[in-house]
Amino acid sequence: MLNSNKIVIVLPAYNASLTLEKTIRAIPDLADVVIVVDDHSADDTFHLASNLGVDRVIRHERNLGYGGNQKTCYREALAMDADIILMLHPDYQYSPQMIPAMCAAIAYGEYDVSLGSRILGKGAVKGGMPLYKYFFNRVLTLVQNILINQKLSEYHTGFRAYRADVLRNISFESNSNDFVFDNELLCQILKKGYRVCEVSCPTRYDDASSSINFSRSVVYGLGVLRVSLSYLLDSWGLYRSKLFRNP
Ligand SMILES: Nc1nc2c(ncn2[C@@H]2O[C@H](COP(=O)(O)OP(=O)(O)O)[C@@H](O)[C@H]2O)c(=O)[nH]1
Ligand SMILES: [Mg+2]
Repeated sequence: MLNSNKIVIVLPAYNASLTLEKTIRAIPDLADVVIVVDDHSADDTFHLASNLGVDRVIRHERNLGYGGNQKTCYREALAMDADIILMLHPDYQYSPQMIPAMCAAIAYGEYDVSLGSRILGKGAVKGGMPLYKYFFNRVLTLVQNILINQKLSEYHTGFRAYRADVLRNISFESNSNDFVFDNELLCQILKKGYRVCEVSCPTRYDDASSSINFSRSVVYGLGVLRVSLSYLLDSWGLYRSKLFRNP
């Protein structure tokens, strides 16, 4: 609880057995509920999560992908009447210690969405972010800021907190099941004019952290460009993208 807000932390997990325990143990005690969704991992993520005292552990019958995993996460969190829903990756890449700062921005009414940014500050490459990822992150962010007229330091972080009502008011169920889900959701949020803040967050890429490979990063990058162009054309009234229609 924070300022009477029920806080639900969701971890979309896939082959996360090496880092799951460390991540969960580092979650500060303001979390009311912790949910792990295992996207049909090949390792023992599910049993590990079940033995860690997590409040709810769900295993997909088949692998749905990162976006599909988040859909289950948010559906469950909303069904539990969360006030704030925070997504944390189970690969210990983002610091769970920053969760209170991110939730406070929402719990005390100033913002609707809070992003943990690896790019604000100078730690990303020092923390081990591969140089090509850093480069693409900066270029895609520049292009997106121009196309959708925003001023964010990055659109690609997987450390995010949402006021639950934001997720109730966006039709995220029809978004992609792949990595571009995150980008679609953030653009939908910006389109609706929600207040978004960024909190600087350390990042760690060590051997145990999962990492999307180069070819999947390229597919993701092209998806991001498609979403940004849809945003722009929708703003100009030239193309009615279903991404930006209400539920
Ligand atoms: N559900 C699901 N999640 C995945 C898959 N591949 C990666 N992930 C998760 O997506 C998140 C981001 O991927 P990651 O490889 O860490 O990307 P990076 O941090 O940008 O290098 C991690 O928490 C992974 O566990 C997948 O095929 N399915
Ligand atoms: Mg990662």
